Amino acid sequence: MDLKVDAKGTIRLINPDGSYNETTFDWPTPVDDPDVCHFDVGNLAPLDNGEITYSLHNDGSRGGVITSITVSPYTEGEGLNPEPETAMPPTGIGDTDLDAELDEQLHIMMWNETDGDNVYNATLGEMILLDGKVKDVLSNTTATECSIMNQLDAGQTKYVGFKWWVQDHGVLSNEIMGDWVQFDITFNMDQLKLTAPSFNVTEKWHAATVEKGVALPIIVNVENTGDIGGSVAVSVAYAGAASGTVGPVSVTIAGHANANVTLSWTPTVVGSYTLTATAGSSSKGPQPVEVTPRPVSLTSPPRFMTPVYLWDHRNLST
Ligand SMILES: [Ca+2]
Ligand SMILES: [Ca+2]
Ligand SMILES: [Ca+2]
Ligand SMILES: [Ca+2]
Repeated sequence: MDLKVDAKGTIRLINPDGSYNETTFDWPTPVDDPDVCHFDVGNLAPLDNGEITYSLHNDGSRGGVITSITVSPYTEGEGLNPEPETAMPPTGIGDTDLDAELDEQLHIMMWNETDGDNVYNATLGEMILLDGKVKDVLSNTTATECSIMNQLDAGQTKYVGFKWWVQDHGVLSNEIMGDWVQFDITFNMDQLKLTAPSFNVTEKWHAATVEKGVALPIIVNVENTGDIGGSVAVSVAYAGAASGTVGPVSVTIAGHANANVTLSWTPTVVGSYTLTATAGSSSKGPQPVEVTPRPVSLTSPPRFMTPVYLWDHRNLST
């Protein structure tokens, strides 16, 4: 499967006076690992925030399904520990242990982005995959799986939205100075499972009687219940006073589609018959049919014999 993921977005670093510095980025698909995106933030301050749109592109020739998004165990570090962090007011006893605090103050949100605006829209059915502080929604020992089930046809692109922000905890936020958090996001695509062609046949035609010597259309409906199109041989067998088979005719039907197939049978013997339609290995029937004598129309007036009398004129003349 050829899933390529790129990421573009914005980072906003908030200044003490409330203004902010905004940086945009548009990272192409990583060459070495085209479905893994690395998330890495550090040196953040309260209210810093950012957003990322992950574009998921099926670069293969077969349909796929984004089945899950795997977030690796996160790693964290204290990074720099300047004096405001290690001697936080009001106690003067600061953050000096090895357990960084950014994971407790960094909020992340990820959702199935359907309209591409990178705004979570509940009314569009966009589904939240992660929402909470890193420490609460991810683990630093095991991976986190988000189920998504998003069909991605060959050549198609879909999106996953992502936002992050540092919550404001006032003066205690000094404890995140220099701290960093990292994790990898892996997008998992499986090949779309397609079922092979499978045919059902249904008698569409039904006539109680037909006439001897007259061609009879036999119409059957053949349905392909598989995902993939295919061809199938359709035939009708008849049993009765005379027996035989008409067809087969080959018909090609797309996946999840049906078609009417017409065959023609000319009964030659008067009697009662049953017809059985078959498409591939599926059959439907028997369907009874009565063959009646064909009426004979008279093409000339009836001829009547005229008696002929022979007279012996000799007798009459005596
Ligand atoms: Ca630190
Ligand atoms: Ca921590
Ligand atoms: Ca949206
Ligand atoms: Ca810290």
